[in-house]
Amino acid sequence: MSTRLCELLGIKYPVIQGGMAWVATAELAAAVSNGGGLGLIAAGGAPAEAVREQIQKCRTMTDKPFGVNVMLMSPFADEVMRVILEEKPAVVATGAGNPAKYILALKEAGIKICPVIASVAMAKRMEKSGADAVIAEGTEAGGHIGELTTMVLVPQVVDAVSIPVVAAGGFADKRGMIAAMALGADGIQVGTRFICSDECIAHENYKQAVIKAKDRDAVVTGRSTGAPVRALKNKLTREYQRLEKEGAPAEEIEQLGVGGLRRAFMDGDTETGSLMAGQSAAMVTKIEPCADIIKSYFEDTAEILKTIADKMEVK
Ligand code: TUI
Repeated sequence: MSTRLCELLGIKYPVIQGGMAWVATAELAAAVSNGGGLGLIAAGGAPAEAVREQIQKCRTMTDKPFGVNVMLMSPFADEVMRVILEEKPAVVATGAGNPAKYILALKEAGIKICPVIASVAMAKRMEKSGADAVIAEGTEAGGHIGELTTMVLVPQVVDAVSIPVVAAGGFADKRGMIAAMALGADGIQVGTRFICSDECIAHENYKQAVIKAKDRDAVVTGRSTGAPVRALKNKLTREYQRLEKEGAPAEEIEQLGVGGLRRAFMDGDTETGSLMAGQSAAMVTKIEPCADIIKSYFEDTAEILKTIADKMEVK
């Protein structure tokens, strides 16, 4: 399978790995790129020099294209972008904000730019600003999320822009991948399933929490403070929801989340850590190599396509 996204990014399979803070290290990015997808190092809230080290490390682990995901709410976003312009990874993806002010410089450096967007208006703005592709992320995704579901966001974005569209949020298997193609996407972004990969350095407890998750376990906190985040239900999310219900001051609520990602990913604290994950966590059943995960989205797809054709009586 090859789409214009594969051509644009120089990858074999139209799969971009999600830019998960703490989880998406050089190890994960290199493994995804070596498996034929596009691996991304997540800058998250890390200082610029730490991101430089990760880029340089990733280069020693793969000769395939890889990228960096820049979380625009980070206080280090400007410095991280400066380091990126020096190091020149093949691709930059952005999240949680508008990257317009960086786009020209990235293009001049020959770096492809793929912003994550959660609305049609933002997709149009990004195309106008010169983005090479957009990643349309639905509310099924983990971490910081928008309002719209993947199912309604993707086709509207496909209709609104002519650059490639990557569908994100909820894609845990090949059925989802085929559905994304039916919606007009040129590729998918996969986050949660890659947490449960051999190469992901997240704590084993965190991986097991994803595997144990059931359909309604990936809950949203922070709607009342304007920064909704999806994570697996635990003591932290319950406490968060209690404070939100009581109308506690935003600062008090936000204080709860401080260090939460680190506690989950590094310490394996599944009770007070922030176990960010998408709704598709319930569909992830095992830990396997990234290359096998990627292949699983594209193997034996003819069977599904035939079932669809039969149901629709397409000859
Ligand atoms: O960014 C993400 N997911 C993230 S970022 C993150 S770090 C964090 N930790 C705690 C609290 C908040 C963040 C964890 N997960 N996904 C991409 C994404 N981008 N989803 C939604 C958006 C988005 C939202 C608004 C993109 C653009 C946008 O534009 C607003 C504007 O500036 O007009």
